[in-house]
Order: sequence, then structure tokens, then C-alpha cells
Amino acid sequence: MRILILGFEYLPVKVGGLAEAVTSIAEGLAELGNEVVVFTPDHGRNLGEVFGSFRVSAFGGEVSITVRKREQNGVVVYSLGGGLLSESDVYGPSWEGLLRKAVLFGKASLGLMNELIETFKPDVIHAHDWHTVFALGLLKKYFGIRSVFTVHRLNKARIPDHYFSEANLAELAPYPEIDPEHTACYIADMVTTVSRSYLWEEWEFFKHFEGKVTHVFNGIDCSFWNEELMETKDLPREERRRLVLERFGLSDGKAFMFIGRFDKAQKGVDTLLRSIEVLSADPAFKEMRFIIIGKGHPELEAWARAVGNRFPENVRVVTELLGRETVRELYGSVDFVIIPSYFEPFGLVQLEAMCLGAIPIGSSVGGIRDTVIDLNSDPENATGLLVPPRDAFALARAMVLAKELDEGTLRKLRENGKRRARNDFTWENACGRYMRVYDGTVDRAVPFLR
Ligand code: NHF
Repeated sequence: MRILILGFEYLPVKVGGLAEAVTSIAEGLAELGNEVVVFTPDHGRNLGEVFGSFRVSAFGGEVSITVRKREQNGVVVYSLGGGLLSESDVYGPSWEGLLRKAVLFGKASLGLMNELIETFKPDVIHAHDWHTVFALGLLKKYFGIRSVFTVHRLNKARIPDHYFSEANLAELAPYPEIDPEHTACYIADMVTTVSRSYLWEEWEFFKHFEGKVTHVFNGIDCSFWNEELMETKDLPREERRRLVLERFGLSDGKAFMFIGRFDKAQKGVDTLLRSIEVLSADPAFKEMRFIIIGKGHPELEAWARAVGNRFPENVRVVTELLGRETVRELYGSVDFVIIPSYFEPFGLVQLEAMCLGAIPIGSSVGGIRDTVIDLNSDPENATGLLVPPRDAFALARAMVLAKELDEGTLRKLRENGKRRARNDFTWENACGRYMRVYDGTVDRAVPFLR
């Protein structure tokens, strides 16, 4: 098949999990023997050789578009630069700037397709997240190609209708305020999201597209998230833990780690900080160690630092960004990884942890719930612990329970986790299912068959 992928993030350009997902999908599809082409904004990175240029009229002026082309792991990537497309802030500058960038990306994508169409007519267009709505709308309008839209995370934004007129898509904007995710799903022939639970949690949105909605789980790249690649791979796990804690100036104890954005809307570091405060009154606390890694909202950073200062024997807060290799060493050394998200469309942390034998304790939401098998509900196959989101007391209880688990249970959780991450959540599985989405031979989400 010839597949055209549209996305605002493509590695090495990365803001969040979207980049990993879109890149892995493109490369996985190429590995399955497809011809895969990507259109993405250049974001001022100037990657690849200049392929061509053309002019586009937009917002009362003209923008000169430069197209660069590179081949990356079997995928042909065209990056579109010029005007706001060369702005280095991927989702900026400002909300208006982002909307204009998205419109320009749409127009430039259509311009590039006009040049390529004689030699590359896609069988399917696969667009990712709402920033690609104008590109998807224009390519569909002018070339009528079958299309799939994937929601990695609902943004629930509203866009003034004049942006659609500016994109020459006024027919898609009958109201003054338009939800671009809704529009993209409306245009697409099939709609997917990245886990089954997220789909049902957000059914109020997805139900509008009943009949063409399904889920496709993301995958995890266990060739990188692999114990064999650790510097300390020959040491027993307890020794690795001791060394890591020592590096953070902590004495040995059961090690719990959080890694993620400090935000107020999704990742739930506040729930963890609250539960550490709750736990500090428990005798078990003496033997518990917490490594909290991330940055973001200044208030949350300040709170985390205050908790670190209050419990210097138990808590370390790291607000600088760590390299992937360092993070791998940590996953392979700590006992537990905490994922207290309010919601999580898929989530990578729990699977990265499982690949490296760290046991996830996560909120029972979205992709976390679909990937982690809970010790309380299925002890034989369990890979971790699930707790209700936003509940600091439940999380504190789960951490005390985890701390008390015997060696045999811990070993089983680790082995089950590694097996599940490696076998059940591969990108090959994901891409195989996307191919069935492309040709329509995939099961749909049906409310009365839940
Ligand atoms: O893993 C890639 C990522 C997800 O849960 C994640 C999210 C954004 O919030 O699909 O997209």
C-alpha cells in the first residue's frame, strides 16, 4: 500500500509521546512492505535536502514554502518550511500563531501533493491529532483519498470559523466556533484512538462517529528499553537499586519513581505528592524512597521541592531533563514506577517500566488500565497495581501494599510485565491492525457489545 502520514511531530522533533508514536507507526508500516511518506512541518530544523519550493497565499499575503526531503529508516519524510512552518516552537508561537501554522501546513501539504500526485498517489492518508485537520480536509477535498484520523489525546479546543475559510474549507465550518477534532473525525473514513479504555471513557465524543470508530493500541520499543543494554546489567537488581539511591544521596530502601510532566491537567504528580504527605505518618514510610523526576508548572515544582526538603531521607526531586539512557538505568534499578495520571490515552511510562522489570502502580484509566494487569484482580497474570485516579489515599495504600510484597510475588510481577510488554504491545501488532483499519477489515467499537 501507499500510505501518506500527516503529523505535527516526527522524530527527531519531539514534544511528547506523539513523536514516538507517529514515527514508530510510519517505520512499522514500512517494515511491513508499504511505501510510506510523511508530511510534517519543518519547525525550523532544516532537516534533509531541499526538494523544491512554491508559493502559497495565506492571511492576505504570500508565503514561500520550502520542501525538504529525507529518508529515515525506510520512510520518506518531507518537511515543509517557510513562514510560521519554520517557527521552532512546535505548538506555537501563541494560540493564534499555532492556528495559522496549522492552516499553512494544510495549504502547503496540498501544494506538495499537487507536485507528487503523478508519481505518488496514496491509497490512504493517515492523519494524527487535530493540527492536521486542514491538511486532511484539503487533501480529501482535492484528491478524494480514503483517510484515517487518529486521536492521540483529545484537546477539546474551539477554533473560530474564519480559519476554515482561510484554509478554503468554509464548507466544513457552519458554526462560529468549530471543534477541529470533531471536524477531522467527520471528514475521515475511519477514526481511531490509542487504547480501548480511552475510547470508552471519551464515548461522549467518539459516539458521534459510531460505525467508523475503533482503537489501535500503541506499542513499545523493547529493543531500546532492554535490561541487556544497561551499564549495570551484570549486577543483581538490589545492588543496582542501592547504587542508584546512593547516587541521589539516599540510603537503601524500597524505591518508587515518578517520571513525567508536572502539569495540572493530566499527569497527576499532585496526587503523588499528596500521598507522600499522607504516608509520612505511616511507620512503613521509614523504608520507602521516592525519586520524582520532571518539570513543568512552577507551583507543582515548588510543592515537589518542598516535599523533598521536608523528607530529605526519603524523597529526591530532579527537575532537570535526563537522557534516555539514564532513564533506562533508573527503570532497571527501582522497584516501582508510579503513574498517577488523571487520564492517559495510552501512556508509555508503564510499558517502559515493565520492559525493564520495574513494577507499575498506575491509575486505572485509559491505556494504563489496558496494559497493566492488576494484582488484586488477576494475581496469576498480574503485572502491577491499579488504583483509582486522583485518590491520594488509595495510592498511599497501594504503595504500602507494594512495599510489603514478598520476593516471589515481585519476581512474578516483573516476569509477567516483561512478557506482556514484549509480546502484546509491539509496534508490529499496532501496524498490522492499522492495515486492517485502512482496508476496513477491523472490528468497530459497538456500545451494546461492550
Ligand atoms: O501515549 C501517543 C501519546 C500517548 O497517552 C499518551 C498521550 C499522547 O497523552 O499516542 O499521545
